[in-house]
Amino acid sequence: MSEPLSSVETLKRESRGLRGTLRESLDDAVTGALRESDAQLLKFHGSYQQDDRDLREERRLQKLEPAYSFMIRTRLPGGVATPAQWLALDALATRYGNHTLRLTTRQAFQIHGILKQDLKPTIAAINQTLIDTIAACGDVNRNVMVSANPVESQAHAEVQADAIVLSEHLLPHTRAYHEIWLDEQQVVGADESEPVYGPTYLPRKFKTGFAIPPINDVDVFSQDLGFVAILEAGELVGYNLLAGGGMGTTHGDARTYPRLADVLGFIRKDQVIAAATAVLTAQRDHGNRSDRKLSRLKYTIDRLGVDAFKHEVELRIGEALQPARSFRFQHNGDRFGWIEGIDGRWHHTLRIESGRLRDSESIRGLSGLRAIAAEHRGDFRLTPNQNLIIANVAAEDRARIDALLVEHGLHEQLRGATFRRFALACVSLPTCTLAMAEAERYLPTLMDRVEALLTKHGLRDEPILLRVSGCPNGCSRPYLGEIALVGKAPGRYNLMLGADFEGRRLNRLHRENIDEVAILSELDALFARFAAEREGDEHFGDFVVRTGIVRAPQTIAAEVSA
Ligand code: SRM
Ligand code: SF4
Repeated sequence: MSEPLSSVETLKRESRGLRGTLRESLDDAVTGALRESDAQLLKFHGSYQQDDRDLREERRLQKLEPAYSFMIRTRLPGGVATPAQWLALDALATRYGNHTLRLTTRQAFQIHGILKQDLKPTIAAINQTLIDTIAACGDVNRNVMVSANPVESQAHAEVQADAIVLSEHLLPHTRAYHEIWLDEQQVVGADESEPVYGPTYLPRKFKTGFAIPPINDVDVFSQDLGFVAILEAGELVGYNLLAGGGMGTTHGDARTYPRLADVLGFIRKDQVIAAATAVLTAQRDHGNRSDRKLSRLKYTIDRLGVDAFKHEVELRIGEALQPARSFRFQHNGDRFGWIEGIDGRWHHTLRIESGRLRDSESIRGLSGLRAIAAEHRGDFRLTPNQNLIIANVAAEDRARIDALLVEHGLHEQLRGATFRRFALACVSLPTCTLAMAEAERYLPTLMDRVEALLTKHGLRDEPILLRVSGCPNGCSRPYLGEIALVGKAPGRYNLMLGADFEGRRLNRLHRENIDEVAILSELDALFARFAAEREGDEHFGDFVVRTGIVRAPQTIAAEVSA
């Protein structure tokens, strides 16, 4: 590519294995911030520099620097954590963070509000729990997602194991993390070359997810790299390999768009590492390193063409992909309440609104989970929908967990209209530096108002996917919402409609840059039509497409041939 490289490319190349001047920046007591270049590099270590946007203007007027703090994100393949790990993260969020724990849409933990001087002790303490934050952010493979289904079958355990092996395989090799945060001594002359990534890592972030049909909770078509488990007679035989999904867009830049992954073919179970490495290195070598807006794998595939990209992947694997096997998804949500696993152990999926655990008057989420973790003998699983599974519970322990849930008000989260349990909102204000409108903080009010409309039209029990993002980056995967709000400016959103209920069809822009009054008035009219004109059990997203309210969006053709 002849265009000049983006500045981030130079930064990566000159960073001495992602070390930069992070140590000096951390030691500088004059400011609560890092040097700009170090703030970029920090992402590769699993943390983002932020400032409290609610206070920004006031501090500017007082001629104070912004109220800087840091968000830390864990790497947690498949979202599995032990009770001891839970307790440790909770303690850190309470000691150093803003007294909340955030479960993310990629099955990880985030702790917000950490001051610069506390960054190192917090990362070191997380590491002591045998969780790390390496590559949780940055131009590398991010947290690997796995269908959060409780271990109902041997196949679930096998897929989780494959994801962990892959996550480890795709970790950067530099020892920068260990030196900066864990005080490991630098070994002079040690070989720190990056066999998978090379010296400038990837052109952009790279995301991987494993889905186990019939549940598409990981929204596998939104991942750069997707694996759809193929089971025959209950045995995991391999995976369909998907590539090129992504959500992020930029308002007003038509070159950017959300895209669903293509199904490239079928691979045997023993080819996971080879296939992942092939897709990742093809992106490494062919991705756009000049314009970061166009550097995700989805654009590389569209530039090269799907067939050419597939050929490239096959060359790198060293053999042709087999034809994709048939599979079918039923939905991309979670299943709430208790479910019995094949081994007689129980799994309880809890609704956690926006994935935020805090102690409020009505719901003492943080304390409740702390009490459960103190007694729980199984594990926890963070779901891709920001919810939580209390997993592997013995039958005799169920009653005690139920009692703790009630005692802390956590059972309350399933109250109200059905759509509430599927709703997703990204973090947005006040911590997200890129937010244009509220998301997480707006969701409770929005849901109350939408519930009133649904009730008015007799649709209270309708499972409708509502997703809200504070900007077009799409961290709540809004382009896969049957109804989605994508932030444009304070109090103003693009209203998107028409995704399906399985994560196989993108929605479309319905109304641009409208305020709440207009949003609710649109929804009121649409719900009235839906109640009157729907066919059978038709989902809302399918209804708006069938009736031409929105133009039929892209559907995954290759998905179901069963
Ligand atoms: Fe995201 C950037 C939060 C999942 C697409 N995302 C951010 C940052 C770090 C803002 C920033 O760069 O300064 C946000 C931090 C907010 C905060 O205060 O915590 C942020 N993203 C999140 C989380 C916490 C949202 C949530 O509510 O759970 C999710 C953390 C996942 C994790 O554990 O790793 C999160 N982000 C996603 C997803 C969904 C997914 O991956 O399944 C997407 C869409 C999928 C995709 O990547 O295409 C997503 N985030 C983005 C983008 C747009 C990328 C693009 O291709 O254009 C950005 C901005 C960027 O990279 O430039 C972004
Ligand atoms: Fe921030 Fe935008 Fe992501 Fe929301 S969608 S967390 S506002 S980057």
